[in-house]
Amino acid sequence: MAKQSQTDESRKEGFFSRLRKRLAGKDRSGNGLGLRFDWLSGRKLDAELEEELETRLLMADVGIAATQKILDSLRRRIGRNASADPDQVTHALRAAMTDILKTHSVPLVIDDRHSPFVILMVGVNGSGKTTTIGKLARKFRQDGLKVMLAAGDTYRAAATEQLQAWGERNDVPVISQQPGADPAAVIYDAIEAARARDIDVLLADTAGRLQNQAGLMTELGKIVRVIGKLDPQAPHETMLVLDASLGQNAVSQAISFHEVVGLTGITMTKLDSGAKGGILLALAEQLDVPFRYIGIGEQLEDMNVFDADQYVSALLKPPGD
Ligand SMILES: Nc1nc2c(ncn2[C@@H]2O[C@H](COP(=O)(O)OP(=O)(O)O)[C@@H](O)[C@H]2O)c(=O)[nH]1
Ligand SMILES: [Mg+2]
Repeated sequence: MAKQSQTDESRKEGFFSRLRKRLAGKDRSGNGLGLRFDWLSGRKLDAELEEELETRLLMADVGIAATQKILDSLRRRIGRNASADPDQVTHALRAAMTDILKTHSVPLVIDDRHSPFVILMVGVNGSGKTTTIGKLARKFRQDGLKVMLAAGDTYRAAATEQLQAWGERNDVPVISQQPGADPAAVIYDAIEAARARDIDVLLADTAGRLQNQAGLMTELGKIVRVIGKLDPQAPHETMLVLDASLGQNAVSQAISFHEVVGLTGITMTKLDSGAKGGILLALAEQLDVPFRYIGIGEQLEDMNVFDADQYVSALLKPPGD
């Protein structure tokens, strides 16, 4: 047991140090991209520094509300015009950011009173839903759970094939129908099949939806209603998969999806591909939905449970520190 948790710890360390490197990648070595605060050295927390800090936070996708909150907290902790040493400022920044993220750091727990525990994956096209399902299928299997996938993206023929490939790789069954089938029916059938086979977790894929496509959003509402007939508490998790590299657009997407389906969790993908990690702070200020996982690449090991402390460290520490 001790050995296992040690392995988990070092795996987690490795993940967050890779996150740090990818957030501050080669192409964004300086100005305001990837939150690096080594330029604070020996400066006073005066109006000029505040303004500079504000610009950097906004450029890093932190958003106006969270940026104001961070600056307020900094003034409170350090005092305006006080000569702050850089360690003190970094420390105060870390505390302010962690405060914002902490309440959103709630890992997904598969409650075994539900069988299957149904996870409905939603999000716009290309956000990483199907890839995240593949990664989660593998993770849950490693945790000793019986997993099944439902091919609820019936719009694109390739989508079912993509899910089937993940199913084969992880040796988990995939329930699908012909292209064009009613996604609510596919997921309904999958829940019945999962019950018959004593499955612990059912991961249901859906087609990519733009939040301004009213019809598609209504359909998502229908999926939730239909599966609610089999189990009024299902879906037990409605997880939005968000592409972090979209910047502030990610926030408006999240708000729209939340209005339609009532999100219970968010997974942020693509923190490796040009994303400025501040977007999680912006989201945390706008939406009371926990962050479950974060993704930093296409490989299975490129996903980890969100952890506020580790995340803030990755934002604040320059790579190699
Ligand atoms: N760089 C990077 N690519 C990702 C990540 N997650 C998914 N992708 C890629 O994004 C593309 C779209 O993913 P997909 O799962 O098909 O999105 P879906 O349309 O929401 O199902 C694929 O090429 C994935 O490999 C990530 O965390 N980082
Ligand atoms: Mg997909």
